[in-house]
Amino acid sequence: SRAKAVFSVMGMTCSACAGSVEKAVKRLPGIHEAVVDVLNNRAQVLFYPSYVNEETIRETIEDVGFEATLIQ
Ligand code: 9UX
Repeated sequence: SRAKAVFSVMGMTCSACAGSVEKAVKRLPGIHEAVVDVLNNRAQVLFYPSYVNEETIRETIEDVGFEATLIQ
């Protein structure tokens, strides 16, 4: 079954930032959808917990260069 995670993502200043976060998260296995909202500093990810988890997604966002916190 599918799970949802919402992250606060700090440091994104343009839509290209959001695009790079979305692209990186979508490259992970087990991701159904990733939507990044630069105006609200949020990333919402739908994923399959058998393949990937919140911490791996969070670390992937950080690897792109932004500070990510799981908030929901
Ligand atoms: Mo361009 Mo957004 O370097 O941080 S991708 S401003």
